[in-house]
Amino acid sequence: TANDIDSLRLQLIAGSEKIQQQLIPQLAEMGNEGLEVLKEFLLKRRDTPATWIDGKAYQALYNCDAPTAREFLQTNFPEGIVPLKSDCGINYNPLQELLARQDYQAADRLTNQNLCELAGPQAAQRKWLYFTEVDTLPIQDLQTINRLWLVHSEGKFGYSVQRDIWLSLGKNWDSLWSKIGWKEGIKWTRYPNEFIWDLSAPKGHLPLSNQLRGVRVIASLLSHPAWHKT
Ligand code: UYC
Repeated sequence: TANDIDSLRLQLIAGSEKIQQQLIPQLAEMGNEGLEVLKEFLLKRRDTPATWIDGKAYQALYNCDAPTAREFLQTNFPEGIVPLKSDCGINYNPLQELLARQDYQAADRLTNQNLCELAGPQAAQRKWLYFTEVDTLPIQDLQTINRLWLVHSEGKFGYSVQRDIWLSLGKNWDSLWSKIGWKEGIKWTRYPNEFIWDLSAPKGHLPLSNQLRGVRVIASLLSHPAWHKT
């Protein structure tokens, strides 16, 4: 009823993240009135940087069947809710769309491709990075990519998440691999089928960095100034 919707609306506006996380999918399933609440919520919060709660509301509208929801997003957030800033003229809209759809596997492939493009035509052709190229990657672009992952994964995925875990483990690689589900005992997780491509994965599981050529690339990536706290 209208009363229930209004009560949910108030809880959504005032509630904790935990409450908001539960209410968003609930509202998305209540038909037009529920969707209207989610639209209003997103518009109200558009002047502050997007959090994963905004990401959740955005995804609920993006992935629901009502054509009016897609039209609303197209009109008000044509490029999503994370500013797609790039110092290199890279268009991050394809990445934002894959993440909005929660197609984390395709998003992971595109992320690695985008990093190679950022490093220049040689890396883009090679399809993998030299660790010496990682230091030259622009802060702006890395932050855009990272925010897209954070906002569209309930804060679970992203390089900054991996970095925080890595630092908390005293920069021990083996501890990191097991913590983020990249290795179990002495057994590496096999690409792609043994990785978990949804939010049931451990924190920091994605995006992937292939360790076939050693840890220097990810060591440089997780040490990049893009993640230094201001
Ligand atoms: N792969 O095992 N990986 C590939 C990971 C390793 C290997 C791609 C991550 C260990 C081979 C991605 C882990 C290893 C290929 C990842 C992992 C290994 C390949 C696709 C856990 C053997 C075929 C992109 C750390 C013991 C390609 C790309 C090739 C691919 C990711 C083997 C994203 C996180 C040490 C043989 N693995 N990779 O880079 O280059 O090709 O031959 O990390």
